[in-house]
Amino acid sequence: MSTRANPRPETLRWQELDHRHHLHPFTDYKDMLAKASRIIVKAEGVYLWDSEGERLIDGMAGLWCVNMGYGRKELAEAAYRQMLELPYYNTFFQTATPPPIELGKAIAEVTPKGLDHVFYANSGSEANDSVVKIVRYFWKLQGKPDKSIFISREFGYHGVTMAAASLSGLKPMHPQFGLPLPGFAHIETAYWWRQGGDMTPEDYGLKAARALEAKILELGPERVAAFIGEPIHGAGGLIVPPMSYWPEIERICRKYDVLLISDEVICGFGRTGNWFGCQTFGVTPDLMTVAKGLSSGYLPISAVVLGPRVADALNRAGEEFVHGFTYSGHPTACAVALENIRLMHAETIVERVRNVIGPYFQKKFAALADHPLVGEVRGKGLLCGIELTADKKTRRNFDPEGKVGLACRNHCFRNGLIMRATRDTMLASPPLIIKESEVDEMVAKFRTCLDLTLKDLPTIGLKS
Ligand code: PXG
Repeated sequence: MSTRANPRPETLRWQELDHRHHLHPFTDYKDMLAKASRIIVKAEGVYLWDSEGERLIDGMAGLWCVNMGYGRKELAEAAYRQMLELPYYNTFFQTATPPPIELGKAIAEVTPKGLDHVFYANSGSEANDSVVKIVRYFWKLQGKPDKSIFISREFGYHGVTMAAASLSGLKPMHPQFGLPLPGFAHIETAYWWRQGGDMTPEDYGLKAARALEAKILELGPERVAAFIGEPIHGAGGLIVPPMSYWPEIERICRKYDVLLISDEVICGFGRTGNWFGCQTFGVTPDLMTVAKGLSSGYLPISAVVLGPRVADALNRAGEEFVHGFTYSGHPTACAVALENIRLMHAETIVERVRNVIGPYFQKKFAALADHPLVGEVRGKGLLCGIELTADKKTRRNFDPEGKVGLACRNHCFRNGLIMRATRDTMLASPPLIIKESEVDEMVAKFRTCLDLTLKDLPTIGLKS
């Protein structure tokens, strides 16, 4: 089953069992059964090793989450200590354990002013599901039960539960499940490369933000509960809005009393060079959702962070908030997240992303703009999207979309580099602890892969 010449016996065994018993997420199973899985067996720093002993540089930090890098003994030891002391106890029935209490304080210390209360969950999807409930309940408490509609954006990714998938604006996520649910509306996002036409990015940013105002007026401000967006779209194609966009979104939300939610699942915890992506764009949301980098992915944990308006309303409601998970505030996951934040402070990682490694990474990737396949290189901090194009001048997409991106991603895998492709945009989001020499290695490998992809164009039935 392995594609290699002489795969090791354990590789063959795992590949066979994987096919026999394991249904992977977001996977075409029929296609997968015709191929062999790559089995990752260990990792250190920014490197992974597969079961054949091949080393790969992880340009995606797992799935945008292993921010402090692999092999951090401090995080493993925090989990070990907590497991021996108290592996699990719940936070229901007016009970708590020390780790979620201490973590709440540590989160409040790094979030924008006023965002001081946390509600814990286990994944980004659960945090976004929880924020839908919290916001709808908030408006009920205000005597406005009809203020219940959520507005989000095309290309947005907010997770996979029924509500989080309804918030998501990636079209393939809906038809298999009868989604979006009623009460979820979508607007155009600020995707200048595709949708900006002749406008300057800044003018286009304002125009795109005003799509929110038009939607609020169409639905009626008295029916719109909240707007949610990722400061920079991740899975949807690393779409970076012009700087004019978010402040205009914030102004519109305030004007119509619509709550502003920042989905910080990817952008949070240093990824864009500030603790949170909303700070990079100069706005203060009413609520944020966080996950991934909160624990550097070492254990599953997420949270909704609430600003004073919503937190005060919940605290004063005088009745039970009927929502919560067995593992809300899981002590071991919280202990790891707490140690992760301590490490981030100790290594001044956010400052390093903002002032040192982020600018270095952006400069090195920006230099790829001279490649014939590259249309736009966009990013902030340690996020970068490289949009491949059929025509640099007219910004024309390849038709059909996705084949060139897939070919490029496959070249990356074969050349020891992990990057993601969304349509024909290549995505990079390495661990925040990446060194300059490792950035150089990523970029050199990636350029080789762009060259190989360019050579492939005739064979994949596309012309440049
Ligand atoms: N919000 C954002 C912004 C995300 O990126 C979620 C919510 C959901 O988190 P959970 O923990 O429920 O997966 C995410 C997750 C990809 C990819 O292919 C991206 C995510 C998850 C899986 C794959 O880029 N982001």
